Amino acid sequence: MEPVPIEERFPRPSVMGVVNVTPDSFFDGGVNLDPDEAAATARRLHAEGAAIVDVGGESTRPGSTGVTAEEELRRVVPVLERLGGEVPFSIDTAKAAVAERALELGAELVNDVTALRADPDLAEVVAAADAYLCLMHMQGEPRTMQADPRYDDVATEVAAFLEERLAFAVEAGIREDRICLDPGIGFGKTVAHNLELLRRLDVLLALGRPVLVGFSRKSTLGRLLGDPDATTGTAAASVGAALAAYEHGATILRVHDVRETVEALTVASAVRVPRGKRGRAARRAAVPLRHRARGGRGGRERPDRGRRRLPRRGRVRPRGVRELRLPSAGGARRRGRGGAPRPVPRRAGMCSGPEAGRAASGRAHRRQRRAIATVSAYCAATVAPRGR
Ligand code: HH2
Repeated sequence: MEPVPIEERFPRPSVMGVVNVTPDSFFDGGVNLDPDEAAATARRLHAEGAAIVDVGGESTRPGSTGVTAEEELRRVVPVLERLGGEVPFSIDTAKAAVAERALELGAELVNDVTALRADPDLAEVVAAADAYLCLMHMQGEPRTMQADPRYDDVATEVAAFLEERLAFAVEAGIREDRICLDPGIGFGKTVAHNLELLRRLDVLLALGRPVLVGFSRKSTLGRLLGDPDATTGTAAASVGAALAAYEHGATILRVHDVRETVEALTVASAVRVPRGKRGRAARRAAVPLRHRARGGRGGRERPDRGRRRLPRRGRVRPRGVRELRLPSAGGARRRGRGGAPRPVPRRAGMCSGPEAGRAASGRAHRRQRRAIATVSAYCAATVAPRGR
């Protein structure tokens, strides 16, 4: 039977659970090395509401050097053989040989973090199987990608890359309606880059394809929580990131903590259901994600279909760091804390009249300088080369 378009197979929001059959994955390395354990994890994630489980046999953590196709096959095939027909799964690989075997064993989607750049035969394998495909952005390669990632404008550069890879995939015979796109959180990006990509996900959505986001457990989350050396983030922070991605338009959320994410998304998507005639249909369709994943009555909210045109450079908003709101000296002079106009309070020894204004302005400027110093220190910390 011909597969339906990817937006019908994975209505927004859908959850992709992660099972790494590796000794060295950044979060769950070594946990699922036994095929029975790995298959049990996959079954659990599916039962918790994952629409699909992404099985990987090679870590792409910063600094990793990769494994051979033989080793990858040795790791994943026994797991996939145990899942056949029971749990929907995707294969996280950049290798044609691994993808081909996984597709024979029932994989629905090929998740290629290199966006068809690593193996010249992969596009043909995906096209021949009429499989779903995720094209992800990565700057550099895992071994060195976090050394010093730089962009003039991260959102437009990532979108331009994905637009080019999408055209390449379609040219190679893969149907466009089988493809989703991924900004590649943590793949050659600083904390500020990762945040800006989520904030400006609309630039990627303008390509007209569903967007997958994998922020789960990545070090950016731990760093945002105050540990500049973090290599992972907490479950709660991962759920927060998944919700933020969903609110910014993501369709598929790739996560390690499926139950928590599904519960949070179920509530967030119920809140978003609009009122009115269309709202009634949408509310009827808004069954819990957990039931949907088991093939229950499914919502068919269509992803935002936009024009495939990138915004002109001139219209691009400034980069994340510059978007941080700093206290404005003028604003502080004019307003009290609550925003309402407030006279400058008089204290003993304080000047009044125009001097009072100048004193308030001086305080506001000092506050602004302190805020700038804090932001600069934060930025310096976030370009550290470790983690994703
Ligand atoms: N992240 C990882 C692996 N594959 N695929 C997509 N499409 N998007 C992602 O963000 C993504 C991905 C890294 O996470 P994980 O698989 O848990 O770690 P490792 O590569 O160390 O096995």
